[in-house]
Amino acid sequence: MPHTSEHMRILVTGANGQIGSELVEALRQRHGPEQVVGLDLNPPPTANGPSAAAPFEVMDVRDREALAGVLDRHEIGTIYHLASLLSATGEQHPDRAWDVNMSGLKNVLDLARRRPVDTVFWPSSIAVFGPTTPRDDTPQNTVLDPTTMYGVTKRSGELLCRYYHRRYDLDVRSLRYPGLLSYKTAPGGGTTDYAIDMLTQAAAGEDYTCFLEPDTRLPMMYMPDAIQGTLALMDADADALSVRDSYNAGALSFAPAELAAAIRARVPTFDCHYEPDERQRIAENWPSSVDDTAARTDWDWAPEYDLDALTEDMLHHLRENVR
Ligand code: NAD
Ligand code: AKB
Repeated sequence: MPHTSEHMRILVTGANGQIGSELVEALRQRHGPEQVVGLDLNPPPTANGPSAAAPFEVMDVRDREALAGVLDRHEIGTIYHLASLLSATGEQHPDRAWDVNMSGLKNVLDLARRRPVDTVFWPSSIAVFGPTTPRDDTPQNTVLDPTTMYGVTKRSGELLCRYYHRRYDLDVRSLRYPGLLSYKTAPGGGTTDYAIDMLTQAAAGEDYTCFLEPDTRLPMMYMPDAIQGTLALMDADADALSVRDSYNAGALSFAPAELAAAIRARVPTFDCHYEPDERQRIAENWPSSVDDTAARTDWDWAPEYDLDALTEDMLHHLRENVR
């Protein structure tokens, strides 16, 4: 177990994002709202209930001095550093992607090792893989040749995390998330976002035009599994963790046509058309599935949702959102 002292608080950067919004909620349920500090470029959407008065910092993770102030002021002991630009946005703004993704991480790691921060979580991505990586059942240790600026920052970040662990004994933990599906907060500029868009259109009774080819199979995961997996990795005994760059974590693997078929089984009128754009080039250089034996062995990674369960649950909740 990470050994953060009882009174030390948790910081989540990128707290308003697709993952951050749900991770903050899960952590506040576990530890109490006042123990979890959110941080993002913008204020959070208006919160109700116990989270309404919970601590939140509006700032840029590239501002090292301001970040140092946040760590001191709130007595932060654990950091979940999620703030980042994703793959599609990163290809539109490669300089900004490098700056936000790398300066943000370097700031977090440097400040964490000098202050009483016990543990840092930082997510990597399947974007670290590339065209010469084996596409099916991609091994934990294999060729890493990312083609996007996003993937370059994720692989560089993995190496930086491992370096800080070896050199400074900083307890940094990381998962290579696949495409994440969720219905609470809209996704933020990724290539795998087509799957959420398709389900959202279907729930609204609309057809969908997909920006990937029908047979482009990618690894995916439902958000409840991603949150549970993240917390399980952070709960694990440090000595059990054999991977200090980033763990492969598989769950589902499907192509747009397979998701469309799962939707059509529940919404017979739904139709999907295909007009691939520049995101096709990104997706076709990523794996179709990953080998996550190390995660399953080291910290009992065990996702629950398959394609049918995910489709059913997503459509149910998205229809509620439409009403
Ligand atoms: P998102 O785009 O939904 O959210 C990112 C948040 O970071 C946004 O709220 C944004 O305002 C904030 N942010 C951006 N730049 C910032 C800055 N300079 N300072 C402070 N905040 C800033 O992203 P997400 O999907 O929640 O992803 C979170 C993390 O997980 C990222 O590191 C991403 O690479 C990783 N990841 C996500 C997925 C996925 O499918 N969602 C898959 C693999 C990895
Ligand atoms: C993206 O598509 O950029 C993300 C990811 C897989 O990292 N969802």
